[in-house]
Amino acid sequence: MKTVYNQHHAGHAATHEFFRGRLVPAFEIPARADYVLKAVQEAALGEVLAPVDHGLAPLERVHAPAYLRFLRGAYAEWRALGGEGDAFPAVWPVRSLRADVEPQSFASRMGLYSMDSGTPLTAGAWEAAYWGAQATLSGLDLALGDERRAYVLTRPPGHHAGADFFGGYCFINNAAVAAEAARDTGLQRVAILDVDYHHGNGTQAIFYERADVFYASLHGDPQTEYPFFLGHADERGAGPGLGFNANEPLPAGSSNEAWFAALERLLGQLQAFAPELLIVSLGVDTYGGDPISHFKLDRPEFAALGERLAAFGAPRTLFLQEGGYATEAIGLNVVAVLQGFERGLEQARSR
Ligand code: SP5
Ligand code: ZN
Repeated sequence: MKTVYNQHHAGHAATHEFFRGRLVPAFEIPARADYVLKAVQEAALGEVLAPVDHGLAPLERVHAPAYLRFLRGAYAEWRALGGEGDAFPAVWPVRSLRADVEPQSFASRMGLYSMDSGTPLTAGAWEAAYWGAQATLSGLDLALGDERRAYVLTRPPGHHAGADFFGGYCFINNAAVAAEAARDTGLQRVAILDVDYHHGNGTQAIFYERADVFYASLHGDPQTEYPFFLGHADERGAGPGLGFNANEPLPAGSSNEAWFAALERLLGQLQAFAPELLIVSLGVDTYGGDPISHFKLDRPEFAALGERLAAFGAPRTLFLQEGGYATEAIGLNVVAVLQGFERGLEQARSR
């Protein structure tokens, strides 16, 4: 399997994030991608390619132009105000406040276009997120071509970012950009399977009323786990999209047996949907050693996940890197999934 590597990720280097009112060392750091690249190369998974620039248009198919404009210029605005280091939002337009008027002040627009204070807006955030989306589109080209599969090694992650907000370490929703671009090439049915520990609230919201992109996620129960305000089992889509969204929230601490049982329930629904492309939001923060998450997967389970996804038999599969914060382990965990997938493909071929 080929990898598209976003080499611009390193410019997005937060030192701290807010947690319980204090600044703690950031979890979503450049070393994450360094470890994955090393593991991909040591495992000889396949060629590692640089992204091809597809421009802004495919990002504008998913994100509000005003949001993208803000994001591109936000760090410069912050510096011009005398801001030093990373920028954080501090005020949000909740329920009875108006979100339909874009205020002038920088602080208010930071809040308008974000969902939490745990996502540092760094000097390199826009470049990293822009090239992450380009890497995603380049991976999609491979998956839609003769390769039929690809892995996009990128950060920041994407699945919490909504049409007009950042959060959960995410700025551009790569899975949504890929799904939309795939639809634009003429594919009729695209499935997104999100196996990150956290519910992908951004991806779900973007496709909630659509029947052409099925979003399925298994994740820590939002009653206790981030992103808290979306990801419940009763969210099944709306309007024409009713029945094309599926959530399997599991209590923190759930067993691997429970996790794989939930995976089977989702794959059953996706099988009936018969997607022409399967996009996997591949977070490996489901790992037992993850510092911010509470599932228990380990290397054998990651390999089994990869094999199971190969057996699923989608005509084309695109793996996108999302979370995973046990920095030194995430490379091996990701490679276990991808090698499991390759092994599964070979087994299917020899049958
Ligand atoms: C893409 C992704 O995985 N985003 C996750 C965002 C989680 N943000 C909340 C992090 C809370 C950190 N908790 C620290 C616990 C330290 N013991
Ligand atoms: Zn996550």
